[in-house]
Amino acid sequence: MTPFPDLPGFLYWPGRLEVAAQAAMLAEVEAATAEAPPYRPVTPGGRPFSVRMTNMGPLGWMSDRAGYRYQPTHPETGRPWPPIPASLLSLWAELTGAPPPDACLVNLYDADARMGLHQDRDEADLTQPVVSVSLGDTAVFRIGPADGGRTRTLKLASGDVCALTGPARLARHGIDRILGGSSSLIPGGGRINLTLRRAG
Ligand SMILES: O=C(O)CCC(=O)C(=O)O
Ligand SMILES: [Mn+2]
Repeated sequence: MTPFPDLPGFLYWPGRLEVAAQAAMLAEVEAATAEAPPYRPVTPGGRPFSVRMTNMGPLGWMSDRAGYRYQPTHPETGRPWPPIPASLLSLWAELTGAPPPDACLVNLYDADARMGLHQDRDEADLTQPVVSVSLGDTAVFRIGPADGGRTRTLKLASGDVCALTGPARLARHGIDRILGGSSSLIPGGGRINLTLRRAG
């Protein structure tokens, strides 16, 4: 569905993953994070993110003093990122019909974490979609047009999927806050966001 008629191309599938599929995806992400441990990136200006991150796929998004970029290896272990699970590749194919993603950023939010308004624009081809899966605690997601118009919020709950496509591909978006304790999916609480992209 298109929740905001003035943001065509911002697509939202509430409850796209049922609870069993969420639990299976969480187990796959946990296997990946055991291999590629989440770390806390810093902005190019040196400020730590409140979100911890890791990646799956041939390329992983990262940020440090040298800037934002995609790279094929984990910055701390030096090893390649683990593969993107098949469940996520088929979800992308079903929802977008686009050629497969080569990057899946894993964002881990505790109850105090947030993400400032930004655009996803580090990818080679900015006409390819971005697909985002939410697991665990509900997030207050903020989105507005690329050119700086009004922003508005949408609650993203566990199992919800959304996408930035077409005219919304460069929409500004971020996470205002996490509603701690709103889901029991992740032991100990928190939220995991999986952002699939074609980076290269
Ligand atoms: O956590 C989210 O839902 C958004 C993540 C995001 O926008 C990003 O990683 O670029
Ligand atoms: Mn983003």
